[in-house]
Amino acid sequence: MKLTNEYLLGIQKIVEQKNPAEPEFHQAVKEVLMSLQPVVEKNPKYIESGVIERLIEPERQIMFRVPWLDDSGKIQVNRGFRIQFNSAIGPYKGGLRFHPTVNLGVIKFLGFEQIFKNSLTTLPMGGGKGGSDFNPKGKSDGEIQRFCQSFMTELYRHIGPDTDVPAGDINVGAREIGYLFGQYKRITNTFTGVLTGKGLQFGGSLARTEATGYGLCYFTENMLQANGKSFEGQTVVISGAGNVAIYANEKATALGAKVVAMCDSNGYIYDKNGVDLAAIKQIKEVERKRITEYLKYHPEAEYHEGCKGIWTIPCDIALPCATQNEIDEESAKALAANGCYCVCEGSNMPSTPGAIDVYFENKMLYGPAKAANAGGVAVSGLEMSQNSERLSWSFEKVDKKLQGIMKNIFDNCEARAEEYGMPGNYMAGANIAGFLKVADAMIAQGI
Ligand code: NDP
Ligand code: 2IT
Repeated sequence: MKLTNEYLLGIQKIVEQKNPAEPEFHQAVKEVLMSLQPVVEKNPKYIESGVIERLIEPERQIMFRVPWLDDSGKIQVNRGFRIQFNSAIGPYKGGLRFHPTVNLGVIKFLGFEQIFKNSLTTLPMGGGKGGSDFNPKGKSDGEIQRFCQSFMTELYRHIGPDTDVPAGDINVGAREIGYLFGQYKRITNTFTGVLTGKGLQFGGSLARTEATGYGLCYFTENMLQANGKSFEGQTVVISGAGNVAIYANEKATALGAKVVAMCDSNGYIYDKNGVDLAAIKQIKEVERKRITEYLKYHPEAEYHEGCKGIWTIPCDIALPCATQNEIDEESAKALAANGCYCVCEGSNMPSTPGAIDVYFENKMLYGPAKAANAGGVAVSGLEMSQNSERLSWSFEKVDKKLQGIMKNIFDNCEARAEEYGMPGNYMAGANIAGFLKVADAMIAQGI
């Protein structure tokens, strides 16, 4: 796809000029603008109302100092971020990422995507994202706790259960959410649903841990079935070995697929007999070790240094679940050449624009992240509902709602793609469907 509409090209230019050195943000905006071309051509009100100019500018951007004491008594300083991007349809909602690669542009791309993703869930959530360039690798539990407390000591004044509700993302899981919640509660003397992904003892929702990975597979299964296929008997490659990847593996396997490879940032394992998920959970969730440890459980499996090679493994379906831009054009070509016919995204923006072109050129089924991985934030929305009514729902009830939400998202993407003359282009369908609800709400509320 190409961006040719003159008005939207002007918007892209503004984004690049006003936000230099934020390539990920430029990339995320461009993908949405490309999809919106037929929308603005058909409905000039989206131009006249200036709604797109407003959408690309975050409502509020917060950057702050996070000082903390390491175990040797030395002072460390990191940078914290919270981007409150858009509150047209609900309180800001989105995860926190702790990773050394985090910078303003990364958080802005994630926050921008979150607006449309949250809109697709049909739940009342605006878009936000935050995090820090803190690197949790090799840190003790005490250091993680002190960092989280310092981070929340600034963040607390900007968030609230009806204002902005953060959650997890890369390197922010149950442990970190627990420490963040504890500090918020202590500072504000309130017990509220200000974060999601909480422990089950203090307001967390059943099935939130599984939600992104399960939701990804529900979306994928809907997309496969709409095209006369299913997970049954298919060979699957999943990148990552974290929260999303683990539960994507669990559900894909339950739906009859064989997952043959997973990775972490050091390298990938290939187990032609099917990855032993219990071993992965033990290594990653319990011991927090590297994936190379898998060979201790299964010496017959292979370990390869580096992540890129994972996309050269022959498979039917690829589920990227690690990080942004993990599949480039070359990797997409390797997937296609080896017979992969479906890529569905668990991680946010895992495919470069060149990779996406390859998917379309090869008529592969392509499930875009903001639709396919929306199950995580959807169940976060359900956690907010449960917290508001001070009740907790059964696993089955939450999972059933998740299945319904993912089917609805797929149907909506399919319908909007068709309506705007791009049948089968679920990327365009997701961007258009996500946009329409937010844009109409913004127009209704005035500037
Ligand atoms: P985790 O921290 O649990 O796991 C991340 C996994 O990806 C780890 O295996 C990690 O390896 C790997 N990884 C991270 N960065 C890189 C990198 N630069 N190169 C190669 N591998 C990398 O995070 P999640 O599973 O929660 O998140 C994974 C993706 O899913 C992210 O893109 C996130 O934004 C997205 N997502 C998450 C949701 C959620 O609910 N958690 C919801 C929707 C999307 P290592 O341990 O070596 O760093
Ligand atoms: O990217 C995402 O959607 C998330 N990391 C989950 C956000 C949330 O609020 O649950």
